[in-house]
Amino acid sequence: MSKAPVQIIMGSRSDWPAMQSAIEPLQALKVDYATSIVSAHRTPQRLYTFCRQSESDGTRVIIAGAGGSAHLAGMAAAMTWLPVIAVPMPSKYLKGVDSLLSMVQMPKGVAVATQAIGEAGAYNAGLLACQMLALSDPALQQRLIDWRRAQTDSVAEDVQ
Ligand code: RP5
Repeated sequence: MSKAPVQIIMGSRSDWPAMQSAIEPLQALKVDYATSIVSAHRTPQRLYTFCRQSESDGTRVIIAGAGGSAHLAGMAAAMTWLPVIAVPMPSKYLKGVDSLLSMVQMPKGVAVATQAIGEAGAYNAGLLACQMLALSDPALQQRLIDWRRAQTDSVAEDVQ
């Protein structure tokens, strides 16, 4: 696993088309990130090792995308004190509602920040990670303020 303040993990390579939206705000705001495939069910030992390493290598935020039973974010949150942002992946049969309910219904005492299903959720996960890091990074905070102003300015009043 490469060192970076934002670690983006996902349960399968098939999650990447949706999860790649998470990197857009990170790139726009110049925040370093790393991506890897870590599955709660198929590679549990890799998840354990990832959580142990994350606590000692400078990781500040974990973004976890998974679909279906979607235990990845919750299990990561169970194994590390680092903040975990969950992104429910659209699933084949239940369209990601299964992923959403699984990720959002955490037991009291183990928190994850669950986003919307799919690309918008992945994008906002990247953005939220930037906002978390901006709490202790004044330069990033200013880039975030500028970025938000530009977004507001880009919304036209006219319909046509
Ligand atoms: C989950 O199962 C993954 O996160 C993915 O969303 C889903 C399907 O995975 P694949 O069968 O495509 O590898 O664990």
